Amino acid sequence: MNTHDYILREEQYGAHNYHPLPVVLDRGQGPFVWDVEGKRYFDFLSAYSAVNQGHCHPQIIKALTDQAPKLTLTSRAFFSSALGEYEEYITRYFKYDKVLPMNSGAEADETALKLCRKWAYKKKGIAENQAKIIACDGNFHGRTISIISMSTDPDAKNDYGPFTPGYIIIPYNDLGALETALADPNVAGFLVEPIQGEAGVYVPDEGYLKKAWELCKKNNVLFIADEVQTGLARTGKLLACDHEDVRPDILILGKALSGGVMPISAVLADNDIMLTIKPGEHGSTFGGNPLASKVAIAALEVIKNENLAANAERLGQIFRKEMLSIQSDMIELVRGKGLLNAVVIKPKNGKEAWDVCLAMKERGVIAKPTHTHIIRFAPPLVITEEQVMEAAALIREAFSEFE
Ligand code: IF1
Repeated sequence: MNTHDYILREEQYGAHNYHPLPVVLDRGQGPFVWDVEGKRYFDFLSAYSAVNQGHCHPQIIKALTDQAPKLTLTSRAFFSSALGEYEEYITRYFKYDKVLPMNSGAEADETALKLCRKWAYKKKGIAENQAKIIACDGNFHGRTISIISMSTDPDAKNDYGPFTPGYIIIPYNDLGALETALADPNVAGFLVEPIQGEAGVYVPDEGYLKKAWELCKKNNVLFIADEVQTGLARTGKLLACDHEDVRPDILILGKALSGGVMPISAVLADNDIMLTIKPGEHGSTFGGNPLASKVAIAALEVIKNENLAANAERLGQIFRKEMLSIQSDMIELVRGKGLLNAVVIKPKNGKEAWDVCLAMKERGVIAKPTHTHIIRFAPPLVITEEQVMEAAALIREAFSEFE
């Protein structure tokens, strides 16, 4: 079978809810992936930042293969020898009292929404069913019905109604709008991505998160950070909120919490918030399973041991400088933080971001456009300076094709 055959098979038997780049991956190691024809690529998507530690990191894979033959799943009907170890590890790592383990990012976001509402009724004293949560225009928090109910992206939302009520949508990076929305006494939480990923790696003004956090404090509203994509060293700090010394009341993690090995997500909060949810009031069959517990510990260890945050910060500066030096009138803007970057594309002779991604693919760098005119560049954080320079040269060549 060749690339074409694999693609046809997926098209025939799989739902058509994606439009992938025409490359069929078969193997990965560190910042590289190989297709079924054996061609090597720099992975500049990293599964949307889920493989920050690089593909098939030996230490994370070892945690998986050590635990897999021993015990994989108990459900939460029983205790396990691995879960407590993980809970202690992750809460100390991020300095919160408690963790609530889930699987996908969307589930963790749902958990945060439920936790916020529970807190609203049990602690803040909001009247039954009146709690509201503020979210931002252009947000991406996942695909469940309650989450897309706060989406402003028609692709994510159209024809999926009726929607869950209880949201106030305000513009991102707009403190005035936040202040106005917070005046409503039924507001319980403000859910925000420290950098909007899907919106196109939209970095808010310096000070936005800090000021937003202060406004939340002033109004007794929970500051809830979705760090599913921005967290875990991606932006040059362990958390993107760390850039502004903001400590979220509720912290949502996912993706790289497993180094891309399996779906592992988590919600962290202190006791006064987390303990408002009582036994039986929330959960998941797989959340916090022994396999995930061991994998997540290893994934977090790798982030610290290999100084991935510092690497992302340093190489991010180099990467953006390289992109800015490319002489192409298709490049309108380069932005990002750490190794979460975007290049905004100005179409030329009918050629768009998609065509640039195809040209890069031919040269051995894979990335994906978002919103037709933005290319996201987010390699695994284990990439070296030499590899960044090699990939940047290939990207430069791809752009030169359109001159
Ligand atoms: C897809 C986007 C990225 C997320 C944040 C929660 C979730 C995500 C900030 C949900 C998920 C994904 C999902 C993936 C594509 C991807 C994505 F382009 F769609 F927006 F990364 F930018 N919070 N992001 O970014 O996590 O339930 O998927 O584990 O194909 O939907 P999940």
